[in-house]
Amino acid sequence: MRLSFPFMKTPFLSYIPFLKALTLLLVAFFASTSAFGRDDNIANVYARGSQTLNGKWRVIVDPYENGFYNHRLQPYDATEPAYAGYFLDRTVTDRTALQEYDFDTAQMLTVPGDWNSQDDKLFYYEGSVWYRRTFDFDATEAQSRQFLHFGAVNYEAHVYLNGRKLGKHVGGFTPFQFEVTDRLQDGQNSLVLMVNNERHKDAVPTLNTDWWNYGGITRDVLLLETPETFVSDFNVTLDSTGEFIEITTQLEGSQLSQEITVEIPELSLSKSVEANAEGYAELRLPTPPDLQRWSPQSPKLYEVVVSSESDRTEDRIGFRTIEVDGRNILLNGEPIFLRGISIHEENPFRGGRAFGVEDAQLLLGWAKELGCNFARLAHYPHSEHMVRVADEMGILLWEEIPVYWTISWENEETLANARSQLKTLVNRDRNRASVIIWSMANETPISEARTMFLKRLVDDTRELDPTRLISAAMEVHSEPGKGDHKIVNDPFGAYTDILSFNQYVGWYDGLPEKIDRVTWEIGDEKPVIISEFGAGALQGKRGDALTRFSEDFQADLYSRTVEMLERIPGISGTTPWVLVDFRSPRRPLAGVQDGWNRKGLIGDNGVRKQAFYVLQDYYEKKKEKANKAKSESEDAP
Ligand code: GCB
Repeated sequence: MRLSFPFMKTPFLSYIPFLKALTLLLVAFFASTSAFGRDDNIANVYARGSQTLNGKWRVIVDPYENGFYNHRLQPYDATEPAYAGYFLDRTVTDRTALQEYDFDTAQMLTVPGDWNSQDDKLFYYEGSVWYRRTFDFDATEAQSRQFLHFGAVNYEAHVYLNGRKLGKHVGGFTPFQFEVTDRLQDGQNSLVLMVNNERHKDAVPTLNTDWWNYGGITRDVLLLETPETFVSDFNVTLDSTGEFIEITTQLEGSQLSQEITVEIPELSLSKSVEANAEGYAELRLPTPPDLQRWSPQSPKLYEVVVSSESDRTEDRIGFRTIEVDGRNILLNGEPIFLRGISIHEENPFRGGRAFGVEDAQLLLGWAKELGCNFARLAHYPHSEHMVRVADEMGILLWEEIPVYWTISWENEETLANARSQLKTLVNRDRNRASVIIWSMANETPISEARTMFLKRLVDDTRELDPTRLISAAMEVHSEPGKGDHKIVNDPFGAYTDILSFNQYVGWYDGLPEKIDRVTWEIGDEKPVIISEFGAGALQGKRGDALTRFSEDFQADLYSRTVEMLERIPGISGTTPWVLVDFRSPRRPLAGVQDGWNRKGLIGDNGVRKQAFYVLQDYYEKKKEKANKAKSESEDAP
């Protein structure tokens, strides 16, 4: 038989643009990370009435993805073809029936929490795990609408409620939600997730990272409720002049033209406005003279209430300005030196991914003790609790997405994924005064495709949030034969507000004595942050200043580096690498690393190393100097 394709009469090449367009459309559709969930998350979930779904969940470890493809158990369903065949939550009652799994008798894991640190057998596991939890829902007591909220699931989640798929989410560190109003049953409900943490070349992050690939439902799971029409989003900021408080609000539901009222009771502020036909409203309030600005010294938060005729929600919000002026970063109009530290979201005492308020208090408490007014939340969005605790404690933040090392720069799906993670992060945290910097990427080798990719992220960020600063942890270069002269000239620096770079002179690049010799050439008149420097040290290991992995080596490197900082033109801060030792599969040296990156200033046992005190001392002096300069300028006539 001869097949004939009519279009074959046209030269194939002429179809290429059409095929490209089709591919892009398909990519855009499938890359949408929550294709079946909500596009934007409900703001401040913690102010909503909710039922926690944290706790013990039943799990089935499924390395061969049997649960997905076992069609014998779930007959093909034409209405949801893509989802046929998964581990249904059902109990076999007929003794003749064959079912080779049972959630009711399966092992349990705690949510939130990664699986790697809860079960030794899952320590290195990368694959699929099915989670199930049942919960009761009382329809007579409930408000009109219900939403499932997941703080984060690493990396891919397929979500099923009462046997029907709600959707899929991709990206391990950002929240996602599904409306379940019509899917809940009065009485018992069953929520099933297939979670997969395999790494992929085209994913964000990509295959290779210097941190542990913790899998699981790693942050809070909540069942939220709202009225039929409700305030789904709001943004409250001090404008760049500091003269106005600017507010935007968004309603969702069928009664969109409602009066919106915003109140800040402590300032006796209240103003109402009609939302437009799309439910959107904008307000501008003159800043009252008694407004106390948020700052690390005085992290003042105000209760802000946003209400409509049908709903009321609230948040605790701080007001401050952040801008750059030449080589300076200005907080509330005054130059600030960012005494920072980089942090991975791990709790060394419990082991594994950190997630709760106490974890945040532990990590940021250590940063405070070190004398920090700033922290870099590396290398992915940390939990919302970290950011809220930073707001309370007065720690400025740098937040970033896992665009790390060698992402697939030319892949449209990868770009869509990175853009989606960034957008979700900005939306989640744009009411947090602590957040001053959005970082686009970490140590990405220079190429045109890379720069274009990152430029797209910058454009998105400036549109989503024009009030904060943009940076990226860039790389440093030297000309051949001139290794002592360091040049920061990444073309991406043209698009950022701050020039930040990671440098490891003395550890990956020579020995610590080299630090005393290096000279710096940093392009453009912008503020400079050294976003990483450091050395590995096993807590308790002694040696001399040349013994690798000894505390003495690390302390010496810190002493020399903080002196060097003072020689860098425009230096506005630093976030040394890193607060606490963290797990990394790239660090196998037995007896020293044992699967840990040892660059922490605090060991995995919680004990501070010598270098902790070197940095603490430096920060104390920087603080004294800044206070002195401030009081002198205040005394000036
Ligand atoms: C880096 C990376 C960081 C690593 C660190 C190291 O430059 O940004 O993720 O953990 O170096 O310890 O090598």
